[in-house]
Amino acid sequence: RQRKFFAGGNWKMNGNKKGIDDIIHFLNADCVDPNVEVVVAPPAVYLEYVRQKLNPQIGVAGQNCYKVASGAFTGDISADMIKDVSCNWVILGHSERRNVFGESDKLIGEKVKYALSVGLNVLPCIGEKLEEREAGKTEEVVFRQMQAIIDNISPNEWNRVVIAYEPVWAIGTGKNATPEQAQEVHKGLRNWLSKKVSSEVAEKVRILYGGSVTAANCNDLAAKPDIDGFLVGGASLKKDFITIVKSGS
Ligand code: G2H
Repeated sequence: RQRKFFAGGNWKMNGNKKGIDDIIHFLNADCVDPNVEVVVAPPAVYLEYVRQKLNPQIGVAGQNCYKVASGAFTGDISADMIKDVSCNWVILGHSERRNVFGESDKLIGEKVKYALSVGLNVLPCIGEKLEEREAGKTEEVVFRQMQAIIDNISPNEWNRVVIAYEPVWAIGTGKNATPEQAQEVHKGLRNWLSKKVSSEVAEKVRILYGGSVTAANCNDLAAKPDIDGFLVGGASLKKDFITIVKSGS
């Protein structure tokens, strides 16, 4: 592989200590692989708990954070806090943040900028809705979302960015994009990045696919040249995640 395979587990708003202990057990036993970078994103209240129990070779991510260090922002957490509990990653702009909580491209860009400035690795997410795909607007939408992100990344920060392409119609629906559909968008994104940023960044940056990735479909998706890994929701709570990690090995 040209780029190190990446397997992200986005637990979303799921789990409790007992269930998390079970997940940590199979992660530590079976998901440490020199060929695959593994990062899991527990709910914020469990970040420190997971970080303390997980093999240090597995990364831990926040699922979201705000764009400043601290202040009167009830209910939110900061990138600084994620770092303070020894976690190095944050997912930003997940489609549920965009579509359930109304986050704009602009806000997501500001969050990316701030999280990078404090030293976190960031996983910005992009993806079109079903009606946008059906109207032939997939590229228009994902390029617009990407523009707001790349405007906030300095050249020396790109090595701390991993992009996730997650078509909204494939998220949690059991209807994954076909390997061909995902490959087409990933390749389009890489071409676009080579024009808008640099050919070096386009070649090096990892672009993950997310949306109903399972143990059954991961191998075919992972075989595509521009798919550098996965951001996995539902299946990351189960032992199926081991199979998904291994698909990149
Ligand atoms: C997409 C994905 C994880 P799922 O949101 O980010 O979730 O695999 O459940 O579709």
